[in-house]
Amino acid sequence: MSCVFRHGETACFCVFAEGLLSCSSHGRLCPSSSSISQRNNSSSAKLIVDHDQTTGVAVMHMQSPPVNSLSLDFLTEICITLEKLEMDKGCRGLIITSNQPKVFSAGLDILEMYGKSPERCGEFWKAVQEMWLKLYGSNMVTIAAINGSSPAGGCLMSMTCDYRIMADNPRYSIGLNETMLGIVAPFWFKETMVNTVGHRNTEMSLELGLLYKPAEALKIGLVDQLVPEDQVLSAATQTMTKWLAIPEHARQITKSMMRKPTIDKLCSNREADIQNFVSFITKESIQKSLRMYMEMLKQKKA
Ligand code: CO8
Repeated sequence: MSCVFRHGETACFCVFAEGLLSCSSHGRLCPSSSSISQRNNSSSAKLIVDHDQTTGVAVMHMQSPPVNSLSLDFLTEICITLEKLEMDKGCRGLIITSNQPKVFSAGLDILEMYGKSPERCGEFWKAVQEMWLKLYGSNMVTIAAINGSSPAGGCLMSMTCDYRIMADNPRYSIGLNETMLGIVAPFWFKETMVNTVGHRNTEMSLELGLLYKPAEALKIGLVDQLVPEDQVLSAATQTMTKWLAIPEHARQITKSMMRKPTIDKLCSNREADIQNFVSFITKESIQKSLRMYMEMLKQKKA
């Protein structure tokens, strides 16, 4: 597992050992038990982190081909990176973006939910929870620079951020489309959306599995700003400057006040939520739905 950290002009390559996911139960983190060692090979890196020490802003570029789908490995890598940034006092803001063309993230890796053992499904779901807890509970200012489509888990990831800027390209879409796969968005996906776009919009979105074009997403408040595609990152950087000018302690406490009830709810139900997921996803009827959805994706491509 590896990621590339770039500090200012100097790039350094770090590899983290496994073992984070048992460490913390939510975003504000206990010290990491993972070890860090130096490595000069970045060829398998799925994440590039550009950390500008002068501004205190890190940009996390996802580059897990072809579509940044969130596999167990990728989720673990993201969690380890988030933990490292969260603990770094020199990092106050995080921008999340994609290095893959046309896609921010295709959401959870469907192959992690198809034909896998209950144990493996449980491990996967724990990693999904962990990523959400780390992002939703982050003390950093977080901005999603959505430079491509962002369905399901990709939309969830965006919604955990404090602010969302999307490329104004009608070929892209964003939303929680779980029902289209024959699956049900868990309560904390639902609550993240309610906290973002309100109850009525969430109800419609989730029941119909809606994927919104950027202009529609802006209209319901699923994203905060649209900009031309080549300006997504620069707009995120500009917005970050404004957010970082707010007195930090007051902003952090306010964020926590807004999000804590939802975070606490998952924290006190983690094991039950894992069990729910495992028993749901391993059902024969759900496995069939996932298989049909994957076939549909392939046909669409053909
Ligand atoms: N997982 C795994 N593989 C994927 C995924 C995915 N989520 N999305 C796409 N792929 C694969 C495709 O099958 C294809 O594979 P191959 O090259 O072998 O044929 C490859 O990635 C490229 O895909 P496309 O050709 O479709 O790429 P495009 O650039 O044309 O389109 C999109 C990109 C728009 C992202 C498109 O791929 C897409 O719509 N993907 C599906 C997105 C989706 O529906 N994700 C839902 C995942 S489920 C989830 O996140 C929440 C689940 C909550 C579970 C709760 C249970 C209780």
